[in-house]
Amino acid sequence: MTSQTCSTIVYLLLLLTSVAVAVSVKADTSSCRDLAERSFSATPDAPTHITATRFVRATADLPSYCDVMGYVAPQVGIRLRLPDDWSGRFHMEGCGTLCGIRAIEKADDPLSRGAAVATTDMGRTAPYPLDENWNGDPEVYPKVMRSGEWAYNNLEQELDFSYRGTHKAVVASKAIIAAYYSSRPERSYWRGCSTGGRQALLLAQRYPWHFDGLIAGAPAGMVPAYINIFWRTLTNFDDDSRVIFGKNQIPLLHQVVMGQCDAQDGLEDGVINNPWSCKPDLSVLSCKGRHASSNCLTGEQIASVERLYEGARNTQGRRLSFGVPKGGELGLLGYIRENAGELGTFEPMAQDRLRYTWFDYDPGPAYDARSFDLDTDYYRLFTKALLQTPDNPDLSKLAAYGGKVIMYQGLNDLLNAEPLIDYFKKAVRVAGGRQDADESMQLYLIPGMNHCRGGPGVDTFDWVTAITQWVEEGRPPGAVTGYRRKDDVSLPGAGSWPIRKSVITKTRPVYPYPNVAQYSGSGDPDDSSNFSPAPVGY
Ligand SMILES: [Ca+2]
Repeated sequence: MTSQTCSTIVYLLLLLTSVAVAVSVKADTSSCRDLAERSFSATPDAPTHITATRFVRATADLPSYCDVMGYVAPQVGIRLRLPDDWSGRFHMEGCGTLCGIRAIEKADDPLSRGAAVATTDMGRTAPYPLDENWNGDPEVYPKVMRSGEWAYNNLEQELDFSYRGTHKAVVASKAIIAAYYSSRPERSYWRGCSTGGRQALLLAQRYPWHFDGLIAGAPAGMVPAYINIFWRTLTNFDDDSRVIFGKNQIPLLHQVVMGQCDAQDGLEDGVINNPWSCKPDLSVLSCKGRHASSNCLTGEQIASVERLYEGARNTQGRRLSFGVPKGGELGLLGYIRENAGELGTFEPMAQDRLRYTWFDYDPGPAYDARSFDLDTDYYRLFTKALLQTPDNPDLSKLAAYGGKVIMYQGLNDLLNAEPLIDYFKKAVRVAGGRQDADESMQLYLIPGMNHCRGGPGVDTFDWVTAITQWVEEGRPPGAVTGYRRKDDVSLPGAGSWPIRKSVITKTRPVYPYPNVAQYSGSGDPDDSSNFSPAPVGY
């Protein structure tokens, strides 16, 4: 072959390639079926296998799409939905708690707007059967996601759960998308809350080239040993492991705190704008006689409540974890399981963290969290647990790649927003100050919102549009409108945006840190136009 012939062939090949890129494949039933036959086993660092595909016809809310199940060898599960009429955007959805599921339906709203969507089980394959709709039963999700036996002496899978599995799933998903549409995504976005927020920050820190925009809600694991999740239970036990401050007393405590602090922000609305300025006088709850009742608290119970607000301290007085935020008391309903005087039960996830995921050598199923010693055991949690921790404040690589990250957290969140605020402040310092940091990172604090959603405040936001406009149009996210849904409305879902007035009861803005929404003093308090930014006290 002459060099000229060779050049001609290369030229023709290049021409064919460019034609393939320019003309995206019109995806349909047959291309979806064909995708299952294609090999992705040579994908670098992510040997991928598609186990099944199926074509799903359009509904009122969702476009027609190709549903894809697969895994990155040996065991990182992935799932994608690839719409026929593709916007060119890739959206990946984060997981929750200890994951183990592929809840792709959480990405219905970006799918309904034309994005190719994906999610991963973070490398632990759920021990439950898939039903005929290919979804795990949402009723089973919490049970699967909170169990930790899979991690018993299983460092490989813990590495995947920490960060490696998510990275591999991103690589695999992009490879599948590129093959299916004959075109790589023009823009890539990540959205997640809790464990999904932890995934977001770890991606921003370790793989800053994967996503143009990331949404990091209430990231789990900001502190290597976030012992709140079991310490709250332990500190509320007496010497006989009986619950001191009972579940049936939580509403009373909340009512007293709100009575003293709700109006401090100028509006009695069940939301405390600035939990740090709320210093309730709990003595008004003291029982007059010797016995507790549902209307009062004993001295021992008040002391326990004060410890819950304060967070864990060791015997030297060093603070080891963060406490319950003022106004967030009702979140304790999920932790304090029994009435005063009864034997408490641990939330299985809290106990499993200690048995299987946090110590370097898993103590296993016989370990009892009541044996945890704040003075000695706390310091044993900084090696393996550190793998999961998204606390590197250097986001300069993300900025260099032009990436953006929106962080947010509710101020009623029992995970406590303080570690995220501390992280954001550090990241701003590393970036060289707020002006430079504003190019690539933003933090929103949401008064009255619980962990990721719920609570008396607004809890529904179109973060996807906010990050998309920031990335694609260069419009930094300033005030973002929050919505409170009617009780029977589940949002966001397919076709949620723009939101319909008929499904909401309230709008209120959120602002970049340090500001939260302050009521102007007149006008409808359920209307976001009657609020302006005011700094929070942390
Ligand atoms: Ca208020």
